[in-house]
Amino acid sequence: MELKADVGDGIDTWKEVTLIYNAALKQMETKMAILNEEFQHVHRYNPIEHIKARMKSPESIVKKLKRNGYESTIDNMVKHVNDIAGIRIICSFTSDIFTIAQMISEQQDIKVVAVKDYITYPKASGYKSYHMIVTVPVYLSNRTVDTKVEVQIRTVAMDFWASLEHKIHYKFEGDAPDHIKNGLIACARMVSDLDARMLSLNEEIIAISQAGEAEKENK
Ligand code: 0O2
Repeated sequence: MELKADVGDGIDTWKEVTLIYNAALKQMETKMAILNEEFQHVHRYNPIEHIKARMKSPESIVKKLKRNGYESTIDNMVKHVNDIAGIRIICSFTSDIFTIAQMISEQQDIKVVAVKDYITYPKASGYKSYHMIVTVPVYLSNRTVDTKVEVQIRTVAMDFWASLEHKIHYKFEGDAPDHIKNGLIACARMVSDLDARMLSLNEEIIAISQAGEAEKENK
């Protein structure tokens, strides 16, 4: 891998990139853990099932820069690659996705740079996920660097589907046979149906428990 050093938003070397984006990921993970605990305290349930955080590999960064016609420089990485740091938040129900997105956008030090709502508008392939590009401040000894993090929020079922689709996409280099593409579209419909049914069941359970609690209070 060849990375030319030039000045990119005060981030000058690959070592600095690693340090700063790793710090941004840690910040986001901590923020999410705190929000989840607070949500548990107030609403008595966790909207977040689990979180995966990853740094994009240098090879994938260079590939992405090349694909988009940019030279492999630190400056170009910082400016044009939005997912050097990525966090994936997996939740149980579709409604949790929007709750989590709202909680993130209400954090005072987080700036939402872009949103792609593939939940309301799924891709033709069947892909569903809520994507946000945010910046989070990383406080160094002598400066603060607002650092981009890609946040993907999806349900367990959507994540299961996306993992298999991703594997198939790579296996066939983006050109899977039609019967496989159609199979995936059919599975995506089942995933949407499953998510809708699970949400409706959960809402029913909540309503029953709330009615039970109200009855107890009235006795
Ligand atoms: P990889 O190899 O997974 O990292 P941007 O990142 O904003 O410059 P893009 O593609 O316009 O580029 O953004 P988008 O649509 O928000 O997609 C960002 C990431 O979401 C992708 O990163 C994938 O990880 C994931 N993604 C998007 N579409 C699909 C899809 O149809 N199927 C699956 N399985 N994942 C998807 P990369 O860098 O494209 O790929």
